[in-house]
Amino acid sequence: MKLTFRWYGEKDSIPLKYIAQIPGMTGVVTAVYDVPVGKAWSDGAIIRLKNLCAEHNLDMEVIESIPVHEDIKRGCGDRDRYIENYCKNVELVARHGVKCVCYNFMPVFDWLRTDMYHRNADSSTSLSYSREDFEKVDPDNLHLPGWDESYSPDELRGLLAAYSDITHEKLFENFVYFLKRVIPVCEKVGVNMAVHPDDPPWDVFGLPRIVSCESDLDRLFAAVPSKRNGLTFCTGSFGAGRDNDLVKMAGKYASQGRIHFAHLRNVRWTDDKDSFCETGHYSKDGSLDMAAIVYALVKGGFDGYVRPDHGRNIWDEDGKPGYGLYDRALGAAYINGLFEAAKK
Ligand code: DNO
Repeated sequence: MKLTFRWYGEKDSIPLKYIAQIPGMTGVVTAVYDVPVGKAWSDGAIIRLKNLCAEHNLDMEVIESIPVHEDIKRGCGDRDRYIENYCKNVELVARHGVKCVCYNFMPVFDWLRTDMYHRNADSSTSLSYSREDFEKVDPDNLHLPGWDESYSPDELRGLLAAYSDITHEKLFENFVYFLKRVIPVCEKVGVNMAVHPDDPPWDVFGLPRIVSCESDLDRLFAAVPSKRNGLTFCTGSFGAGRDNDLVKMAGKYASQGRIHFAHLRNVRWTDDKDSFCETGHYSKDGSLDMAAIVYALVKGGFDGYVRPDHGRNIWDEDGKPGYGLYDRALGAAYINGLFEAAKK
């Protein structure tokens, strides 16, 4: 595996120097953040990022994300033009050595939480999701932690309405339409597409979600069989779904050569319904058996990119929720240990 670390570009408060000092670190996972979704990126932006990484001996082989425009997900209006731009971006990043693109196909929202600063017993903070709090959210006056800066309540209302006729089936058709155009480009330029699972893995606000569980993945890979059509195996996202057997899924999709990227983190189920809280990476801290998952990945022949995922804010760090330095660095050290042990 190749250990990587998410870096939000030059605006990230975490210097590349610190990332490079984490044991076993090979590269960063990043993106161009200042171009609107659907537009083509420039050579200059990618070269700049790559050169900054190279100054610290860090590779830049994974992009997270090239976001998918809502018109593509809804299968309307300008989708062909946006898909064309998407393909251009894949070709562009491939020219600069990128091997894997992480993206998602979730309508409107990417991840969703009800608290970005849940206070844990040890006074660290982490992201959490409470079914009870979620049920109190008024869809007509949406204020969501982490999303208020991206959309106004009016825009959100409009977007939700625009999805009112998009069923799971329709979304799936639109997904396949997209992949059937993008994957041939990936084959030509040697890039793996790694879809990120729905987070959390169930429908929200009536919006369909179709990358939540094993049967979703089977259907997706059957529809577009190229191995370039693969997965970001995000343990925290799949793991919030109590019915997902992560050890089985890790082994199955690793041995099928579908896992190109793994986000490794733990969650603790906090009630008997859907609620969960993000924890440190260690198995004992949460509900997932991280050692068994890593062992299944290794046994299945997984040799892709890995990154520690959301950490807590610890040691008084005031980091971007989920993306501070300290707890993710601890996570990285733990992940190194799990892989070393699993391999030996
Ligand atoms: C959350 C991330 C996701 C991921 C996207 C990929 O912390 O894992 O936002 O980057 O779903 O498009």
